[in-house]
Amino acid sequence: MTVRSVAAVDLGATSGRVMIGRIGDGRLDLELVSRFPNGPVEREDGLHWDFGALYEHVVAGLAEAVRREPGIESIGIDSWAVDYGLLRDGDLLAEPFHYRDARTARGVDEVHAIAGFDELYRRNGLQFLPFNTLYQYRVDSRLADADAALLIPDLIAFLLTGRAVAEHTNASTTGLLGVDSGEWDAELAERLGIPSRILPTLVDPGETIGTLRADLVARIGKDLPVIAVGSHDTASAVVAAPLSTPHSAYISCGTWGLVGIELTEPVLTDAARDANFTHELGVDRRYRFLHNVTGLWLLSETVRAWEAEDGLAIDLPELLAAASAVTGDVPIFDANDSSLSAPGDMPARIAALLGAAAPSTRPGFARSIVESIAAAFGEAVQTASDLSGRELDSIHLVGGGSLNRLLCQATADRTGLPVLAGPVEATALGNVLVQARALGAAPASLEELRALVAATHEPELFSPR
Ligand code: LRH
Repeated sequence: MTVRSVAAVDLGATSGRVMIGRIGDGRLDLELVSRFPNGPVEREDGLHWDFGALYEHVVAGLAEAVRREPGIESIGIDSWAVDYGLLRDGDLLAEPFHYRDARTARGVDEVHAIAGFDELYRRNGLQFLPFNTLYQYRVDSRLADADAALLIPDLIAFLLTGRAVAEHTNASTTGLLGVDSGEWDAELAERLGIPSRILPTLVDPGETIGTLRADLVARIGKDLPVIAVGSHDTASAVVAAPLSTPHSAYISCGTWGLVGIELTEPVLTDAARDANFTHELGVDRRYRFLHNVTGLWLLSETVRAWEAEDGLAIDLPELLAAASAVTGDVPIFDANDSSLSAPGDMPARIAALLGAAAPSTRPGFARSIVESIAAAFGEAVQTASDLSGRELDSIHLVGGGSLNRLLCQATADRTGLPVLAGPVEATALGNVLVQARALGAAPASLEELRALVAATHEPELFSPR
């Protein structure tokens, strides 16, 4: 067997990257080609993504990847969920909105007046998040002019190939995909005033979306197929979470902490609905039965505010080391409190939740944040177990949060379960694995793919104390 290579585009809410993935001869590894910042940008009409800049970074990164590794055979794209661009005759109508934009509140009220949350949950199995795409569509006045709506990875794939499709795992985050059928719920869409013509043909991870447009072949340096992967970043991360038994939970931790288990059948109970547990589609039509916990967003926004106050950069590892050294109990707040979701003065908002108990030092404050995230993780792991009736004996914590040792240990301590941390780049690895499988360069089952991850990326164990 020889080593084969693919390019993975992985766009997160705070940064994006293009990577080369190499697989074969017992090897699975990544080479970082480019990393670029991402985040909300304030425009006259609200919070957006600087999509033009992102797209340019993606194309430049792919060109550099091909220059470094001419043997690259395909491209896969994943990103955060729910956000979209509208097309008319192939042109993007406007810059995509950011899911943290406040306009979605009106969408929630209007949608729920037509179809209540109970009915929505029966149909789409999704937890309530105020930015689920259906709420965004409802208040998007440009919808009437559009002939297609594409989620971010599908939009990039369209710009690269000219083919407009909706990849299944990410489509499941719109709220317009039937949880049982896996097909668009056109009836629900029309009832909500969302024209079903904008919902593109669905494709599964592993299908080829198309090949690069001629002008891009020239720019990127090679004629390459774009292969659909688990284009929802969390779906890709769960592919590469080295779960070895159904009794392992996962936490995909970056801006968000996505806490749950993998199921083959949905748990559409009233209790699951009331606990706000979601059924997002996974690769190979598994269900990602999970709950969104506000993750490192709390820490990164806090650090951002302190840096603005000081006019100086803060060294995060240094801050976390100081936070680890804090002795005694720190107060806990509800990491999922809705007051913490918009960008802004995070320390003030957290202090408002903590009241008089708020730690007065920065290390103490950072420790409170980490412990509060871990407490919310612990609660979600317990709820996943209760709702599914499955006993859990370990937690795989993957993504950027796996580098935060304080968080890994606190999660182990608060759950009483061993935490296996890593891989840090689970999302990009999942992206690479699904492409490689489509190319015949990786084994067929998710279990075998995960065994390969486990063999090549040994996790670090945090035992509960
Ligand atoms: C994580 C994520 C998460 C979604 C949120 C919008 O990056 O995709 O799964 O809920 O962003």
